Amino acid sequence: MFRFKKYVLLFVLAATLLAACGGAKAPAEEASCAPNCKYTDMTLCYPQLGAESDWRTANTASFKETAGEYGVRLIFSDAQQKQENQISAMRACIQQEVDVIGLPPVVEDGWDAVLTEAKNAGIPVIIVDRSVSADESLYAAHIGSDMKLEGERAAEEFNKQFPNGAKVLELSGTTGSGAAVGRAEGFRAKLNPNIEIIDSQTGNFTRAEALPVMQAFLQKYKPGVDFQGIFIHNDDMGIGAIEALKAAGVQPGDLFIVSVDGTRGGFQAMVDGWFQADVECNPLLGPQVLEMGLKLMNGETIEREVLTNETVYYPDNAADLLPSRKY
Ligand code: GZL
Repeated sequence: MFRFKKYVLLFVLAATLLAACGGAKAPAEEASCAPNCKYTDMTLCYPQLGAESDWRTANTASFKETAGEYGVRLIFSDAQQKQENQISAMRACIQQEVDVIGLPPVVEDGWDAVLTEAKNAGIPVIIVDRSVSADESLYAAHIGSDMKLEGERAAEEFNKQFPNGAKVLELSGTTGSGAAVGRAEGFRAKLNPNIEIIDSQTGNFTRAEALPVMQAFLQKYKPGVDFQGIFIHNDDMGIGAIEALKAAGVQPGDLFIVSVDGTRGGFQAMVDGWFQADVECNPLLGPQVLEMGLKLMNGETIEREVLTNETVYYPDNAADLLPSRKY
């Protein structure tokens, strides 16, 4: 009996050592063409989260156009803002033994299992745009905006506009998404204490869902009296909110509205006097992600965290800039 126990102990020890030093993992992440892989050798999986906004449409176009230009085989899917669809698409890509997965996660949580499956299959994952809460060891890198900074920038606009204080509403993005979480956190961290957020509701980053939310706000709060401003987490929800504001007789400029993204729709809302600032959030990440993917295929090291440089746009030059906007 003692001998049996000894062998069991040895087996467990060996298995533990193997797992700890990655023995349980698949072959190294370098592709077979390393170190001379070219873009035409790459199969990139991009399980896009949806088509909920102009920002997302531009993000999709960036990947499709770049892949087409570089000769990369792109496996694209649209998850219609459902995490389970993104996970299924990732698993299909793992089965197809793609070279790289770019994941634009709809929400922060719930990715550990599928990221572990990709890692064990030796397929590097680049987290694109929004962040994930999974351990960093489960993915190769993240590239996207500093969402907290975007929220802080929005707060600074309200602080400048209302030195003596104000009451504001918040129309937030998809619940649990890195974009909404970060923007809300940054907004609250930087907002002056004499500016009160009297209510916050999600519009899920879409025009259609923002409209009824704004209508409900207007049933509860008198514009200009109960609130003086609105922080809106993306331009699409802003455009939905404007429809409700117009129907309620609100005029451009009656309220101080700050949005995020900097899409053509947001620029037009600034030209029309509805938005007083639009915090940039750049969706055109295709070239950078493909470059990072090629480096991973060739076994090169890449930056683990790549944050896009962004700014704030204002109405004073929105009309001049609008024609040249890429999204
Ligand atoms: C932000 C991105 C957000 C945009 C929205 O990086 O994830 O999702 O702000 C989009 O327009 O729907």
